[in-house]
Amino acid sequence: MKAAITLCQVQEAAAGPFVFHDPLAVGFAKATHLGYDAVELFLPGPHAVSVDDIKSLQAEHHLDIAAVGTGAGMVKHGLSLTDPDAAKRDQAIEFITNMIDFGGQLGAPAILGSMQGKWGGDVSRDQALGWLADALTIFAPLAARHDVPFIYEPLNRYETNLINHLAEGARYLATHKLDNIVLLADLFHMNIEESDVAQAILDAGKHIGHVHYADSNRQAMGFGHTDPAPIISALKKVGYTGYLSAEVFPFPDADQCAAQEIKAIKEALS
Ligand code: LER
Ligand code: MN
Repeated sequence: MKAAITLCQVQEAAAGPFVFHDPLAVGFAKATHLGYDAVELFLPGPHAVSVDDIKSLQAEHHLDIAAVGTGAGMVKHGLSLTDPDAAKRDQAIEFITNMIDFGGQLGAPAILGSMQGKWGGDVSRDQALGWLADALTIFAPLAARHDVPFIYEPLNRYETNLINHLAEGARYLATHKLDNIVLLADLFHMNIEESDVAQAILDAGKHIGHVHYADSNRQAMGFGHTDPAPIISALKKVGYTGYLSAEVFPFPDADQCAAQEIKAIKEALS
């Protein structure tokens, strides 16, 4: 497994669970200095920074891009794949399609988190899950063209009412025959929803393609009450070799958070 840290450039997400909000060059330099293998990018959109600019930062700082988030589509533009308005759903698909192409050129998969939206009002649960499956059916082959998967993230109940558990996510992928879609195991969401986080990882097995490595309070691992040992053991058992990515609140400040998280990751993997 490898270590990644989040770099956020989205003003509307300044209070979100992302570690460095500095200019990208500063975030890249800090990530390398601390010993991370990669950065996970949370950008305002697919055209906010050029692929070439990211590639030169990567070359200078010897970092991979672990993944690119799509949440700006929701927090900046209010777009979701399950919006009752068909035009808004189309815009959401276009935004994510462009993020897949942006990330893909960097060898990085895109993540669907908050842009999955919610069901309610005029939109039934079945309708919303149907629209979500339609969108994932579009995204999977687009990602495959770049030789990367597309990452779907079950979220806790306060952020979505679509899919809150890894097992539900795995069943949903199987039911809709969604190949090249992997699940994101965000330990913060799982701490709220799963009765046993390690067992949920064992059960989801090969479907897990990315991990947001957060403690119970969404701070760096070690600052809350999660016991990482059974979780790491479960990830090893299922053969997970991807990233443990620091999508956590920058408390008590970004530098101390980043230092604690890499220390926790190195200890867990030693
Ligand atoms: C995104 O990765 C995530 O975990 C969400 O909680 C953001 O809304
Ligand atoms: Mn997450």
